[in-house]
Amino acid sequence: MVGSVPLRPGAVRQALVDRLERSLGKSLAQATRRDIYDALSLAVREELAERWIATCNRVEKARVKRVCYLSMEFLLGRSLVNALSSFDNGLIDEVRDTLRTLGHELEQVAAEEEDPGLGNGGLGRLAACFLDSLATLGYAATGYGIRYDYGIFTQVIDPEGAQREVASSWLAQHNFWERGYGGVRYRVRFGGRCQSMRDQDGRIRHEWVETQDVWAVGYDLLIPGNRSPTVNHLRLWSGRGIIPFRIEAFNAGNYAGAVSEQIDAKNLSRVLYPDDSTPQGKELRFKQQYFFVSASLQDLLTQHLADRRPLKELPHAIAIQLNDTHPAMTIVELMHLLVDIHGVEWADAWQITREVCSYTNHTLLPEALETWPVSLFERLLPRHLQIIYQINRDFLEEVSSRYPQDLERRRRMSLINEDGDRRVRMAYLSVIGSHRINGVAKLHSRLMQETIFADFAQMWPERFTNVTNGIAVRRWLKQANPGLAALLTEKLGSAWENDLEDLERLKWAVDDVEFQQRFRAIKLANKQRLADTIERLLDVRVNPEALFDVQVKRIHEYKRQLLNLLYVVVRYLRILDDPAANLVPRVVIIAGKAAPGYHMAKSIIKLINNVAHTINNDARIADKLKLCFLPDYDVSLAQEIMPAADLSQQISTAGMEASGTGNMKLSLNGALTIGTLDGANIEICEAVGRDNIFIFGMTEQEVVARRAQGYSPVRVMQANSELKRALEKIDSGYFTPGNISDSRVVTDRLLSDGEHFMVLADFDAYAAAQEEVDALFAQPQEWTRKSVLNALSMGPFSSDRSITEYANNIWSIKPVL
Ligand code: 26V
Repeated sequence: MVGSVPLRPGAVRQALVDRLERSLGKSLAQATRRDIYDALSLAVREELAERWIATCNRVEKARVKRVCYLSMEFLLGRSLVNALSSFDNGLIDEVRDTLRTLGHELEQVAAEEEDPGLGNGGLGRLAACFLDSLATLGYAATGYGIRYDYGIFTQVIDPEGAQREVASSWLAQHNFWERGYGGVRYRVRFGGRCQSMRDQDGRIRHEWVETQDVWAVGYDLLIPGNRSPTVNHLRLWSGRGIIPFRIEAFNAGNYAGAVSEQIDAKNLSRVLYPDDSTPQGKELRFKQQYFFVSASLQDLLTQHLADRRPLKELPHAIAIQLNDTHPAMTIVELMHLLVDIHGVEWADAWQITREVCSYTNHTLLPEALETWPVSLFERLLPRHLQIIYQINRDFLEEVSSRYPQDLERRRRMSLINEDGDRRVRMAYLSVIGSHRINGVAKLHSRLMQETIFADFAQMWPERFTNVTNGIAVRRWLKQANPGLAALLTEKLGSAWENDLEDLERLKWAVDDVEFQQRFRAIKLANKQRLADTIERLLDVRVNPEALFDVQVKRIHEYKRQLLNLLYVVVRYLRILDDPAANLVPRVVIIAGKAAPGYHMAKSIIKLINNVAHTINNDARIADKLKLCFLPDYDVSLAQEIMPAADLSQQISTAGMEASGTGNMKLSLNGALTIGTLDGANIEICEAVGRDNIFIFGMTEQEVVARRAQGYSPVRVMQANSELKRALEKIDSGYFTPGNISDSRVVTDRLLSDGEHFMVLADFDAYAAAQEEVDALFAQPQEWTRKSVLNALSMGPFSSDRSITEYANNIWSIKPVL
């Protein structure tokens, strides 16, 4: 058979026709947009596969240490443009031109791809940015996760303004970006019981027997590095029954029973759990965690042994990163595999485990800290419970010898919470089993050591560290904002793509009038595109010259979308008071999903939509104010919003947002930040300078002090007549004439004594900062100067910098290149 035409410069059209005809059986004349997408994807995938094989060979030969990033979530976004733009031969331009001659735009062809939403928010997107950086920097790295059939739900807004969740399968159409043919599979066991016996040497051996087993089948997604020969992979596990079909049951007329085992197994990877306000106690999620951890560890041990390396060398071959506590069972499963299956001594196994593993914490919110009932372990992972008890005994002995007679400390630090139903504390397990524990921004890492892990940080201060989050420059600038990317490359060459600090060299341009004009024109074109999207989605026309004020993130009380909304209502009432006043016109854009079980978050969405409906249909307001809630926020929509924003709202209650990464994406695209001193905002402020950011509100320490005093929102409201009027307007049902209680649940919460997120407490400061925003926006040249400065100062927030820190300080790995 003749080989296929490779996708190389000069041969794009032939390569396309070749895939269309020979793989899809279509002529160019018959080809739909979807066919073009399919053909192009096939051709691109072949290029990646070649580079992937070469990478595997290099890694094997060089015997470099590999990092395994274990995460329940990866929010990759679409693959086609990401892959095309990673080639350093200018191929993407020829593809764009060729598609045009065929009557197609690349962006529209690319939009044929379902955005695989295999994550909830920041934690999942961070994992994707990290995979991008690992490949770009030439590190040998494998991501491990779950191949959910259904990722995060599709958010639909019903006519009343409420969120409805619709199941969304990213696999409805054939997915060319994954390879999985059952070649890689491992047995994962559940249930059963433990028995112990002595072997010939008189050692006690533990056996786990009479288990119910499933297959974990691996599917690989290729992860290209930008302008790099490295292509890594993300291995996602899917559940399959060991006996897919019971013919005896079928023959006896029991049709459901014939396939029940297969269905149970497939359910393991059926659906992503939405980040819930009360995550505890979901048995299926517990099983998902063990399922993907066990398969991943079996996979990496199999490879290690296939390389003929002894197990005691594991810490030189592999680094495992735990993305939050979701894969915390890694620590127990690795002990189980080393001790029970491979016969390693307990003490040696423990040393190996701790040297291999490290753990990233992503939240201090107490309700998000995972614990699992001991009873669940007893029933589903009895051997693992024994191992946890043994780890805990050894650990508490260490505590006792360090702090004799301190029984209270032992109780506090135990892996088992003995209050109420006994539960295993997964965060403590992660800390005890790791050689490094990091937070995701300086403030968060400090608070982590002072609060939830204080006892542990006191015992092992050297294990705690910070790695501030970062973002993949490729997706968030090169692909999302091609206009700005082209301008930067024209001035600097393309080195910034893989070295964001290089943007510093352009700092002279902040005062250059011609550069400012071009920067502003690019922003305006991006805003025009988003305005078109807004009209398509909401049937609302917005003025692209207005200030685009953006808050996009999961809906949560701590992120304080309500602070934003209150100020929108204040502005609305001001315009009604004085329709002739000369105000800066604004388009306030909010997007984000609420956890289906988080009722307050859903009420917030509904109220936003109802306020939006009122304002946007009030002829007196015209272009002065628009409020737009964009449904179904995902990576693809984010790529449209980021480049079009003027203002970035990062207004969480200080101390509560671990880092934030949207703050970095927006600033990189030239938005100015209005924000609290929280998470990475603090470091962004240091990078751009205090004069180029709108900082307001209580510090973390002031939040703590105010709470201790006893916070009374009613008193705050009484002191500000505009705030009072806005709250009364909402409370009166003005925005929700059909149902007054839709508004009341929200106002009641805001005014409830000691309201935990202290929304009203920051209102005055917030409104004052917003007034400064207006004043600056009225001076376009000054605004643009600061906007340029923001974009050019984002060097430290590249995920390449984060990954370099992990590589040097936590994993001790070197690039393969
Ligand atoms: C919790 C749960 C509970 C059970 C159901 C599924 C689920 C999924 C996720 C979570 C916790 C998510 C924590 C998280 O996303 N943290 C965010 O991490 C970002 C990356 O470090 C950081 O920028 C954000 O500030 C932080 O909120």
